[in-house]
Amino acid sequence: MKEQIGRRNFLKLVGIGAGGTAAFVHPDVFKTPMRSLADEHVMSPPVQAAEDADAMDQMHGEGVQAFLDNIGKDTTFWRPPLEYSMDGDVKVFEIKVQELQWETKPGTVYPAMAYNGMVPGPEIRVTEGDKLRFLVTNEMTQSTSIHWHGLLVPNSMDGVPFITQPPIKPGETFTYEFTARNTGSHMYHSHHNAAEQVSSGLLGAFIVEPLDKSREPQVTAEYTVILNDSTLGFTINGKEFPYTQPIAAKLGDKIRIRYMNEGFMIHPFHLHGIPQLVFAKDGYNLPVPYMADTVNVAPGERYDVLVDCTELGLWAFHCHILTHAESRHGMFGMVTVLAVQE
Ligand SMILES: [Cu+2]
Repeated sequence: MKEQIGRRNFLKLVGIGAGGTAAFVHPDVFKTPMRSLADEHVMSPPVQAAEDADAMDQMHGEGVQAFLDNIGKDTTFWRPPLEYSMDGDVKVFEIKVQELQWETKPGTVYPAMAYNGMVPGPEIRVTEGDKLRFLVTNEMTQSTSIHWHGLLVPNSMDGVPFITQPPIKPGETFTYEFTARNTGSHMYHSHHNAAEQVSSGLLGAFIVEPLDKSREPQVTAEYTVILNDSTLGFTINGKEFPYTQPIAAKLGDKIRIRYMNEGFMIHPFHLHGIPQLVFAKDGYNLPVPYMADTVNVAPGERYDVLVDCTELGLWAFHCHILTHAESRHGMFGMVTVLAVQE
């Protein structure tokens, strides 16, 4: 069902061309001189338009069915944490920076860049006070660096070539070392040729949990939603609808969502059915948390929200810049659902 509907048939669908239906003509039209213009279209039987509507609906339906059929099949969509080894009291992580082909959905493959073979890279999850070492090996054909976005680090570890370090050239390994000082939802990404490298996939979540867990909201589960756009299309965690995964919850669950925007555009994320309690921005708890049904996430920003799963059903969850989420061929890009079951 990939064929184009075509402009002429599209105009019919919206009731403008020959064969348009009466459904789009306000009754008052019949009382005005406009009547003669609208009249002949109104009288035409809407047979052709109905067929086009069916074709469009079928594409929309097939997309949703593909989403439902794919549930549970992408086991790393919610990224597993990056494993580490211990060197004394230091957690040592190895990151390989690679060029590869990345599939955002079956049949859609882009030349991409990745940390340890995945876009976004693996989630880095540590605890406040941890001593950390990152061995970053550049296996690409161009230089790179890693910036620890949102983290308090010594200046020499900030990851900006020619400001705080030389570029990591192809074949080289650079060692970053710092202590996790500030808690919350942060990110790591390239800071070299970044418009190309980050949008191509050199990005990931960097989460610092507080030492005192009682400072965290008590939740049933948590999910990291990483947004990206441009080079690899509109993606959530490197995939585009219908190949995103749902957030699965049970009635009464309280879930935490960490939004992170690594793209070039704003993405107002709208959850149907249940409001979101926004309690942190950029890893810092808000003095006054607030309720929202749409959370606008600008490039570089992170928001932490709580969702009290009080309403049963499949709730659409999507970017509300609709050109990032839905077309005549159905939903695509930045779309998933919150599934609340008994
Ligand atoms: Cu968007």
